[in-house]
Amino acid sequence: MDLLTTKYGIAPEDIIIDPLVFPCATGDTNYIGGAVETIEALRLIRQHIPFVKTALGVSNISFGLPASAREVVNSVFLYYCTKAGLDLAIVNAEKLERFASIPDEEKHLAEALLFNTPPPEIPAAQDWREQTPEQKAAINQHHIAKIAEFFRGRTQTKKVKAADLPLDQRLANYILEGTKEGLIADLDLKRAEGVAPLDIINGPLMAGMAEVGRLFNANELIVAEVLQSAEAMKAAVNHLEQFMEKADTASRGKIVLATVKGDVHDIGKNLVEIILSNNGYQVVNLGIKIPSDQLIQAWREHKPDAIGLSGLLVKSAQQMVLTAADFKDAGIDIPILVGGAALSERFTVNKIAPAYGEAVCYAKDAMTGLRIMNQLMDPSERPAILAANTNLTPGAFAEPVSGAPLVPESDERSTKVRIDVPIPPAPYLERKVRDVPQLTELWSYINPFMLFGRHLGYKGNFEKNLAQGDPKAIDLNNLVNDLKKRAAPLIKVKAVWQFFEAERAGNSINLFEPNAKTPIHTFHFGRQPRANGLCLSDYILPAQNGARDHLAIFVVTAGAGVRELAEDLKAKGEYFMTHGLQALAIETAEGCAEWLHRRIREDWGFPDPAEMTMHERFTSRYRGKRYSFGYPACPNLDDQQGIWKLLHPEDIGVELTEGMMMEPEASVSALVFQHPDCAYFTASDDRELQNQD
Ligand code: B1M
Repeated sequence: MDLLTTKYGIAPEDIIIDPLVFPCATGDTNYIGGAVETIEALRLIRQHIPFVKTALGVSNISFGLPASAREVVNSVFLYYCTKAGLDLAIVNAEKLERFASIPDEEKHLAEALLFNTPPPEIPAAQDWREQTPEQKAAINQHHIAKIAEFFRGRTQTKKVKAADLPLDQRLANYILEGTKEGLIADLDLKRAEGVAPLDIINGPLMAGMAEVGRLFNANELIVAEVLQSAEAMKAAVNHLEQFMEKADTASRGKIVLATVKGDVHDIGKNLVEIILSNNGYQVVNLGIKIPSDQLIQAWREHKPDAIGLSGLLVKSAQQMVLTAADFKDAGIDIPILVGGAALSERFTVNKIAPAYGEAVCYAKDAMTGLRIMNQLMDPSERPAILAANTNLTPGAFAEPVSGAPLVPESDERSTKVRIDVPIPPAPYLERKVRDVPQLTELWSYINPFMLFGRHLGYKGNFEKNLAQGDPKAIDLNNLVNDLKKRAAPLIKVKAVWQFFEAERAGNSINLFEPNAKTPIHTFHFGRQPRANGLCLSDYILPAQNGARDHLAIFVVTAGAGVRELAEDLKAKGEYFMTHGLQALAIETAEGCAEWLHRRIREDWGFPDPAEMTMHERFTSRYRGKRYSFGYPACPNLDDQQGIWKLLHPEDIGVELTEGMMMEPEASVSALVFQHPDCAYFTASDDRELQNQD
C-alpha cells in the first residue's frame, strides 16, 4: 500500500485488491479452506485498509462442479463475501440465485464444502486450519461427492426445478419469491385436490408469508421484496375468495389502525396495513388525523382485538398519550400498538402506557407490528406479552441522565460565530411561487440512502453495490426505474420562497418588509444549554452600513394527490407501487428542498464549487445551512404558523393541520441562513427530541 500510495501517489480509493479465489471442489488439497481464507482476507482488508476496494472472480470457487451446483455454491460464497465487505464481484448475475430463496438443504451442502465442515462420520475440528492433512482431504472429498451426487442430472433452469417442487412448496414459493407467474394455475390444481380455499390460505400460502417474515428479520429480505410477496399473497387470496363461503374468513384477528389527531403521516401506517392484512389480519384503516372519539366509535363498531396508532412527530407521540387516556375513560382495555418515526420505546413505556393502564406495545417497524399481533393472538404467548407491555408506573424506562450541568439560558451570541463576515446582498425580496416540473433533475437530488435504504430497505451502500453489479441492487434499481416511469406524470412539485430582511434580537430574529422599521414577524429560538452555546439567531449578522442581513424561507411539496393514488394502488393490491409512490413523493419533496436550497445559494451570490458532489450536498458541505421547524435546532413546530403568515404556502396547496403538520404529507419547510459558520445543533434539552437521528 505504501508503495502505491506514497511512491506512485495512487489514491487508496483507486486501488482494488483481489485476494484471489481458489477452487474448493477440485480435490486439490492445496486449496482446501481457501474459501474461508478469502472471506477472512476481505474482512481484514475492510478492517485495516478501509479505503481500498476489493474484487473477486467468484465463480472460480466452484470450478469442477456440475453447473447447477455451481449456481448454488457461487451464490452462497458471494453472500458471505459480501457480508465480509466485498465491493466488486465478477460473476454471471444470470447464474446466481437469491440467497434467501436457496433451499436450506442446498445452502448447507454449499456451506459445508466451502468451510470444510467435518461431517459426523469424520470427527475433526470445525476450523479447517486445525484439521490434520488427512482429515482435511477426507472431509473435502466427502463434500465434493455429496454435492455432486445431490446435483447430478439437475438442470439449471429454474422452471424445471420449481415445477419439480411439491405443490405446497410451490405455492409457498410464489409468496417467497413475490411472483404470480403460475400461481393461479397451481391454486386451481390445489383446489382440484379438494382442498378448501381457506385451508390453502392458512396452509402453504401463510407458510410462505411466515417464511418471508423470518427472512426479513434475518436481514435476508428487504421491504421492497416483502411488498412483492404481499402482492402475490393478495393475488392468491383474491383468486380464492370467489370459491369461499361468505362465512369463511381467513382472519387471525382484527385491528383498527389510524394516524392520530393532527397528523397526516400515511406511509408508515399503510405499510403496516399491507403487512398485517396479507398475514391474515383484518385491518380497519381509519386514515389520518383521527381524533379519539372517532377511534372509540370504531372500537364499539368493529370490536377489534387491538388498536394501532401511528404518527410521525413528537407532537403525535404526545397526542397518543391523550388518546390512550381517552380510551381508558371510555372503558377500552384491548392492547394498543404504537409506532412512528419520532416515537421511542422509552416514551411509550414512560408516557403512553401509564396513561392507558393496559398493554401498550411499541412497534419499531411494520414487521414488529406483525410479530406483536401474532403473539397477542396466540393464547400461549398472550399472557407474557400483555404483562411485558402493561407499565403502570411512569418512568419505568430509565430516563437518560445528561451529564452536562444545565446552564442558565443566555442570549449572548456564541463566540463560535464570526460577525466580521460581509453580508451578501439578497438577490430579490419579492415572494417566488413556482411549479417545479423537472422531475428527473429533482430526482438526482434524492439521497439514495433514504429512498433505497430507509424506505425500500436496501442494506449497504446502494450506489456502490449497484455499480458493482450486486443482483439485489440491480433488481431494486429496475423496480424503481419502472416506478419513476409510472410516477412521472403523477407527481406535481411546487415551491414558494422569499428572502426577508432580518435582525438578531437576543435569541430571536425579527423579519422586516424591505426597509421597514417594525418587524412583520419574530421567531424566538432556544439556545444550546451550555456555556457559549449556539442559537439560530447568532447566524444573523449585525447590519453593515445600514444594510441588514437576510433570512430566506421556503416550503416545497410533492404530495398533491399522492394519497388518493396510493389508496387506489393499495386497493388493487399493487403494494410495491403503493409504498414506492409515497416514498418517491416524500423523497422528491426532500430532493426539491435540496434543489431549491442550492438555487437560493446561487441567487444569494455564493454558488457551490463546480466540483461539489451530491454526496457533499447531502452532508451539507456548502455555505450556510437550512433548518426545519421540528428538528433539534428549532424544535417548536408551532413556529410553522409564522411561515404560513409570511409565505402563504396554501397558495401551493400546502395546509397546516391543528397538529402543525403540513398537508400533503410530502412537504418540507425550512429557514435558510447564509452564515458560513452555520452548524447543526440541539437547542433545547428536551430529551425526547434528542433521540432523533
Ligand atoms: Co421528517 N421528521 N419532517 N420527514 N423525518 C422526522 C420524523 C424527525 C424525527 C427528524 C428529526 O428531527 N431528526 C422530525 C420530527 C421531530 C419532531 O417531532 N419534532 C421531523 C420533522 C420535524 C419533519 C418536518 C416537520 C420538517 C419540516 O419540514 N419543518 C416535516 C413534516 C412534514 C409534514 O408536516 N407533512 C418533515 C418531513 C419529512 C419528509 C416528508 C421529508 C419525510 C417523510 C416523512 C414521512 O415518513 N411521512 C421525512 C422523513 C423521511 C423523516 C425521517 C428521516 C424518517 C421517517 C421515516 O422513516 N418515514 C425522520 C427521522 C427519523 O426517524 N430518523 C423524520 C418512513 C415511514 C415508513 O417510517 O413513519 O417510522 P415510519 O413508520 C414505520 C414505523 O414507525 C412503524 O412501522 C412503519 C413501517 O415500518 N409504525 C407502526 C408506524 N406506525 C405504526 C403503527 C403500528 C405499528 C407500527 O400499529 C400497529
